[in-house]
Amino acid sequence: MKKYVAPPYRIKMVEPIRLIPREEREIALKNAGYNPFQLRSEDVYIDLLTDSGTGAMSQYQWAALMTGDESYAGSRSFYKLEEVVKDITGYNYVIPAHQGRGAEQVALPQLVDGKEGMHFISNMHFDTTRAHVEIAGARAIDCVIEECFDTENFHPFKGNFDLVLLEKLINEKTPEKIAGIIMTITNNSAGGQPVSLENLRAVKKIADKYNLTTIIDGARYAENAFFIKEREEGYADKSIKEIAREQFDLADIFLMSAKKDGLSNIGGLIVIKEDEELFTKCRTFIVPLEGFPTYGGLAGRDMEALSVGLVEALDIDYMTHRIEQVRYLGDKLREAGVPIQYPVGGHAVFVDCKKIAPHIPYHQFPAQSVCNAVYLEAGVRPVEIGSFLLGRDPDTGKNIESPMELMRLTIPRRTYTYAHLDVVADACIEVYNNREALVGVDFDYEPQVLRHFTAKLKPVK
Ligand code: P61
Repeated sequence: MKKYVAPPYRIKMVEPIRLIPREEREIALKNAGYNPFQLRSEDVYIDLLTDSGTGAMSQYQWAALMTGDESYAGSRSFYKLEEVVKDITGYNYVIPAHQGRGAEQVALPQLVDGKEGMHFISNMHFDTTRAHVEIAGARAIDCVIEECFDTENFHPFKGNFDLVLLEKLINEKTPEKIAGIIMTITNNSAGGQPVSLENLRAVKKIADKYNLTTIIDGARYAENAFFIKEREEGYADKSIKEIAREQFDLADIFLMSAKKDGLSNIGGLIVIKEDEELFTKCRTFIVPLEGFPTYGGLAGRDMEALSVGLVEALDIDYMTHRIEQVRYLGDKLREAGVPIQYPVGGHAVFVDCKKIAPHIPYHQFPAQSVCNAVYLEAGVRPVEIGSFLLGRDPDTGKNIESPMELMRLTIPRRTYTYAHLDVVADACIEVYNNREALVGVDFDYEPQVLRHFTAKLKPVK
């Protein structure tokens, strides 16, 4: 039987976009210091910088906005959100935050607890998580499976932990010096790659053996659950919600940037299974850092939209289309010979720029150069996930060489059509066909923390 996979929605409101002429794009990119983060969005035609807070809300979310209770304390909208989050996670304690990093800045220092020489181990820390680990005085260690770095070959769960390495690291650093194990689902930095339940279970077993806390960094936990449904034996007939619950059962804490699988433009969550003491500490520190514990930096209306979005993201029709759309772009690029992280992950297509521009060394940021070329080609704004984003070693100050140099084409949820993705594919293919002409970039200005957001670059002569 033929499968029909058109979007499970139709468009009721439009936001005009336009492609400015090539000469104007050249000026815009130069003024932006060859850093797409510094472009004005009006100079961008198709914006694939991020899927974070950039999606379209449903009519039900917009309607819910109008019912927001803006009380400073005890907002009705908070209690609604709390109920939804408890129902999805099965956890006891819910604290809202303004976004993912707001949740991180409150929760991670509590786990470090002022101790010296602490570490977090993750399959892969995303950059804000790494930054907050370091700000809390700890160090972030990644321990993903080797297969993740081989972009060409299929592996169903490229986000998995390397279990042997995990246990080795715990013993090497000693369990007392591990502040927690962070399960990033899906694994953003490696391509939105999923982690299997089998792997999460094994991580939990190791954590229990050494009495360690497990934390889910679950910005895209529902996308992860979808891949488990699709690829892991025994889960085909389970709902995304049921699988998500199995994921949550394996952790003690859930930190969420709700701007992704919360289908909202803003929002974050700290959710704690049963540790009342940790909850009390987080509730204490949320006040000076984010806001009163029943709003945590969100307006009442934001909490309303999030309560609805969290439920919509678990819908199978929504999620099937979401993943299909990302795959569609990936397939087009692969067919044209453009090297990508394969299989395609949940939220983006990651193009392997080490293969496209082997003539550009890591400290001249090959993927950044490809991103800039794609912008010049068709006004498409991708983002670099490579050595530019990774930054410097906090101890030595040296540029860290990223194991992968990736250009991320991040697909906002329910926002672009297949026709937009065709333009993106054509632009990338054109840049790929002219790849010898690409040149590296170097710093004009480099900020101290999360440098890729505000750095200014210049092409290397
Ligand atoms: C993204 F260019 N992600 O992927 P916040 N955990 C995880 C994330 O993916 C994440 C956060 C925590 C973004 C936004 C972003 O250099 C960048 O709500 C797995 O963004 O605070 C965010 O959540 C933090 C884009 C972040 C970047 C940093 O596009």
